[in-house]
Amino acid sequence: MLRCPVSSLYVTTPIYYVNAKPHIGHAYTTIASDVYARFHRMLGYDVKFTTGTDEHGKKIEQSARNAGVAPQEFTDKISQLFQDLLPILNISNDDFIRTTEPRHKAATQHFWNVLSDNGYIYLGEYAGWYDMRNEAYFDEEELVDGKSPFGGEVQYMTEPCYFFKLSAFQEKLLDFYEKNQDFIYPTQRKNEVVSFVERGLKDLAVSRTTFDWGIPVPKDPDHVIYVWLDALTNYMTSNGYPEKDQNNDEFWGNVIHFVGKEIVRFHAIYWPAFLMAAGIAPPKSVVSHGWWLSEGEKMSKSVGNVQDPVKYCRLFGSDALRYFVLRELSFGSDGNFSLAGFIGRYNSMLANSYGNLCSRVLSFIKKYCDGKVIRPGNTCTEDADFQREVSVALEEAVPAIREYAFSRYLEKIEYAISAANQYMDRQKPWALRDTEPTRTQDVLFVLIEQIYKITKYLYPIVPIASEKVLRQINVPYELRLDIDDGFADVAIIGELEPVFPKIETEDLSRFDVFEKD
Ligand code: ME8
Repeated sequence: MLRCPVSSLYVTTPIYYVNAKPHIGHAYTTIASDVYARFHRMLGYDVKFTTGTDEHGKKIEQSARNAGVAPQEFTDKISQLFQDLLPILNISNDDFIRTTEPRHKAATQHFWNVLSDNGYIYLGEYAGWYDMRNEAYFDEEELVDGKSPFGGEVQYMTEPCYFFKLSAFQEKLLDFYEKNQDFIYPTQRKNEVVSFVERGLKDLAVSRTTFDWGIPVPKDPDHVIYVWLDALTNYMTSNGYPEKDQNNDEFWGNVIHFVGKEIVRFHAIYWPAFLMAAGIAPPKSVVSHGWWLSEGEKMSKSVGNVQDPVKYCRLFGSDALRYFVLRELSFGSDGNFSLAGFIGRYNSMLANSYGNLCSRVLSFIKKYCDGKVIRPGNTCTEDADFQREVSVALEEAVPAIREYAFSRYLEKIEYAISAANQYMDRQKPWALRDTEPTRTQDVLFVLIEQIYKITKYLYPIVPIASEKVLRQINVPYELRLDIDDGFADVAIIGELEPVFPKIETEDLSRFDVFEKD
């Protein structure tokens, strides 16, 4: 029994900057979060899943100016591209939050007032090297070859500024990390965060006066709120803050932030410190993944190798993209996105292994068993061995996904699929059908029952294909999404539909997958 008694889970993606259209990196975090959310819904969790766009800050103000339009018009347009991507990727989010929405402005200003009333915000003056691209100040000694540690160009600036007393949270954060060993995933990132905090924390500049495109500081509108304080608050806005008390909220009690490795520091240091200062519980976990390179290089418009998720979905379907990104990259590590790698994995696993298994079993039943097989009274040792092999693989898959090891999860399922193909090859129903019709139908029932189980486990990753297979084997809709449900005693095959047709690869160059505009 895998299903839990109802328990709540809140899954978030980062909210993405709207200075350029979404690429495969953004799609990746959103897909991983979606799979985690879908899997937990199947386990019976009450899941809330949000994503959105981060729309304020100097960088975006400047991108709008470069494009010759007002910031709101600019952000409306790019935010829409991120929203349009969600159905294309088949994402099951419950909310899409934009930081330019009135509900978010109200939440952020409320949060600011709480931090200020609690004595954690004071007015001072900031002087330092400002990295405009990453909207962060640095001291002279933090610069690397005259650039910010993020690699951005810097300029020396001074401005009156509100500060957040981050320095007051060093011990509290270290104590929190110690008591909440699961707070930062993976361990390597946790170690980096802990040693960063151990070196000491300086107060953080949380307002800006050098541009207007942001949420005004309450009672001092010459200042806008620092874009990261604004952006991080989205996770509470979407959860009904401030009307809803986050400390007494079942979703807030179990919130998991999925992020890329470069923004762990903001989520694992600033964010829990802001929340502690406001008397709100920090999130349960910050789960970070590695970076995609494209055809071996960092993705960049000038190189022309920005991988466009929309093109992959149009050419090969969202299931194929969802499968590839989660299978190819071991979560937490960096990986390489290449068309050849994509097609290789698609053909070997989705088409030749899973697609072929479904098609040969289903069409055999349709053709030679009148489209119907019945649960056998007895099974033999070989059947039991095969059934056990699949069960063990699927059982081992569950902890993998709970540890965010999506690739390992898929490896386990692939093992089960290959066990099914091997069982069919060993049993050879095509050779038995004339001489041993009962044994033939028993073998096919054993196979179809295991296909049913495997398909359910595949569902969070490839929902469209899984639905198609479950529809063909007549599983009622309401039973499709419950991981524990057993299979019927009679399997009736409906209309056959192809699942994952093979991609012919003679000429890879005809696939124009790069983003161009
Ligand atoms: O950082 N590989 O937004 P952002 C893998 N607005 N993932 C990638 C990636 C790549 N090459 N490129 C981007 C921001 N990502 C802030 C977040 S949250 C309160 C504010 C993914 O548009 C990854 O999840 O720069 C990364 O963390 C995120 O996009 C950064 O998106």
